[in-house]
Amino acid sequence: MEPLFLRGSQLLRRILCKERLCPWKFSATFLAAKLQPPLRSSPRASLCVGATAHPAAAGSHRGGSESLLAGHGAPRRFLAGTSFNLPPSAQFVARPVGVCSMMKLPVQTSPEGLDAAFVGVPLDTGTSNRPGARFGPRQIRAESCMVRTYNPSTGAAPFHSLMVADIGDVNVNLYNLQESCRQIREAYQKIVAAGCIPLTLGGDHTITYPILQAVAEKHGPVGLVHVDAHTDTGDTALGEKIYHGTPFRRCVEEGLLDCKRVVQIGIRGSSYTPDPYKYCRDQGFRVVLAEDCWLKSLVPLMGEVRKQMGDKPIYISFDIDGLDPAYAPGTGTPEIAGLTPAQALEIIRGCKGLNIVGGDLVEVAPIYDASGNTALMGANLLFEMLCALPRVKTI
Ligand SMILES: [Mn+2]
Repeated sequence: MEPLFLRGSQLLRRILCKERLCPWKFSATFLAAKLQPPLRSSPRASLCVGATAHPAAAGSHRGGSESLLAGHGAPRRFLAGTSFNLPPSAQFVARPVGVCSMMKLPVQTSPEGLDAAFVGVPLDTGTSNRPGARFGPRQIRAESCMVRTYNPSTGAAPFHSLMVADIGDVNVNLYNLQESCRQIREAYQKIVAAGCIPLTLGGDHTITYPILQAVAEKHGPVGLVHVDAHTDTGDTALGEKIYHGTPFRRCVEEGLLDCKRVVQIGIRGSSYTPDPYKYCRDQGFRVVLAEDCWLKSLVPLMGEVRKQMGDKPIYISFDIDGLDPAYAPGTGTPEIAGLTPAQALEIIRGCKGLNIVGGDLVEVAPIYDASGNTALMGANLLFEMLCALPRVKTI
C-alpha cells in the first residue's frame, strides 16, 4: 500500500500545478481548503472546515460515514432551510475540534459569493515598541471558538442574514513594509470588488492604510470611527513615512477619508508636543479623549457620531489599545486609563444603522497576555462588527 505521506505529496503537487502556484505563495488556509473533499453543487458553496453538520440540518448525522475525522464532515450548509454558512454549535462539535478558522466558519480562498469575510493580516514590522501582532490573527481565530452565532443583546442574527466565511490571510512580506502595503491593497481591491465587506484580524495599525486605499477606491472617501489610544496621525519616525503611527495621515494626504466624518475615541497618553491633537482637529476630525469617556456611558456620544456619519460609507478601525490594558494587555503600545469592554460594545453597537463598508481589529499581540483575554476581546469585537453590518437582521 502506498504510504499516506506519498499520496499527500502527490496531491499537493497536483494542486500546485493546477493552480500554477509556487510553493511559497500559498497559505495554510489555502491548503486546508484545497485538501478538503470536493464541493457540493451549490453555486455559492464554500468549504466546510472544522465542523460537522448540525443534526437538524443533516438528519441524525453525528460525524457519519463520510467523515474522515471527527469534526471534518463533508462540505455542507449548517443551517436547515437556508443557504448561509453557520458556525457549528458546541452542543454538537467540541470547541477545540476542527481547523482553526474564525468562529470555525468555512474557509474559502476567494471572496466571491460572500457578503462579508474575515481576513487576517499578520504583519507587525510597522510596530514602534513591542512587536508580536503578527500572531494576532491566529490567536484571535483560536479564541473565537468561544463566540456563538446570535447576539441576544442586540437581537442580531448575522449568520441568518449574510454569507460569511474566513478567507485566510494576506501573504505579507515581513521584511518589507512598502511591499506589504502593496500586497494588502491588491488583496483588498479583490475583496471589495467582489461586493464583500472585509472584517480584518490584525496585524499592526499600518495595515489600515492600504486597506483604506482599496476601500476608498471603490466607495470614495469614507467616514471613520477610529477607536485607539493614539491618533496614528504622525508624519514620520526614524525618517520613515510608513509605520503604525502614521496610517491616518497618509490616508488624509491621499484623500481616502471624508475628514468631517472622522471620529477618534479613547485618545490618551503622554506626547512629545504640548498639543498633539492639533493636526487631527485641523483636518476636521472629532477627537474624543479617554478622559471624556471615563465613568460614563458612550451611548449619547454614539448618537452624535451617527449624525456626524450620515448615510454615506464608513469604516470602523478598532485598535485594541483603545481599551484599558487591564482588559487588553496583549498589545504593543499600551496606555493606562483606557476604555472599558462595555464602552467598546457601546461604540460598535452604536454604529448599527450606519453604512459600514469594512472594519478591522488591530494590534493584538498575544505574547504579552498569558490569559488570552486580549485575543478573546478581539474575537468578540469582530463578531460585534459583523452584527452591526447593514442587512443584518434582528430577531
Ligand atoms: Mn493604532
